[in-house]
Amino acid sequence: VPGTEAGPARGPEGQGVSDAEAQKRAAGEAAAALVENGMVVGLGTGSTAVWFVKSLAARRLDITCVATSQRTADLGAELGLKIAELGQTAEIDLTVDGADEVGPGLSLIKGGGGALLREKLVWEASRRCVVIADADKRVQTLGKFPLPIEVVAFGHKTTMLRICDALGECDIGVAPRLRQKDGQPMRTDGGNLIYDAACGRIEEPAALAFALKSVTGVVDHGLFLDLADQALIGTPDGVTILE
Ligand code: ABF
Repeated sequence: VPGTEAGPARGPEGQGVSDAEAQKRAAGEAAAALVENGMVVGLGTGSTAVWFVKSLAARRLDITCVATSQRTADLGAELGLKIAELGQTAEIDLTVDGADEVGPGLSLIKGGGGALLREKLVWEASRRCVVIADADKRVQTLGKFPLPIEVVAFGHKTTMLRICDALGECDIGVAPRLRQKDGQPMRTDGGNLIYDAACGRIEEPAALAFALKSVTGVVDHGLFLDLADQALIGTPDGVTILE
């Protein structure tokens, strides 16, 4: 990864990358350097992933891409990348995507951008997954960022009540809030709804993940556990690699 062999990457004008956007750009560009001709590449969603997609497209490689959201697919196509549907390509060699929190063991909270289901489907179909983020995304314990939980629209209010029971079983006593957009319930690319649970601290992510997936009506959640192989974190001193 450029700039890490001989120490930190440098931002524009050779300066350290101090602000979040510059850190996102540095991480995205470092990840784009990992891609080789002939690869099938998963394209993430969010502002950090936009830096990755733009840097990757500029390399004009002979690759095929699978997007984790319609907006990423649109951006990739606009930039000249070949976009294929998930399942219509050979195995995905590498997926690069952002995150809302990067915790111990590369445990992640994702879904702030509303794309968690397609993201998780693409990640689980990938040989290798690299998460890119700015330094502020790193946390000692997951949970400060509200956990996105994707649910089917039918009977979602009763599903939310069952989610409350599942959260309670994990000693998390909060009621999730229905995500709104322009005054209406936000719909995901798949037509589902998202509830955000401000857990505060998630002491047992695996237990919570299991409890949530056991709730009828829950499609998936933003806990990405044992899925990231590496993280590229933009910092004031350049891009740090976490394995
Ligand atoms: C996406 O990246 C989402 O899962 C996550 O919410 C988002 C992070 O957004 P950003 O890169 O804009 O901070 O994959």
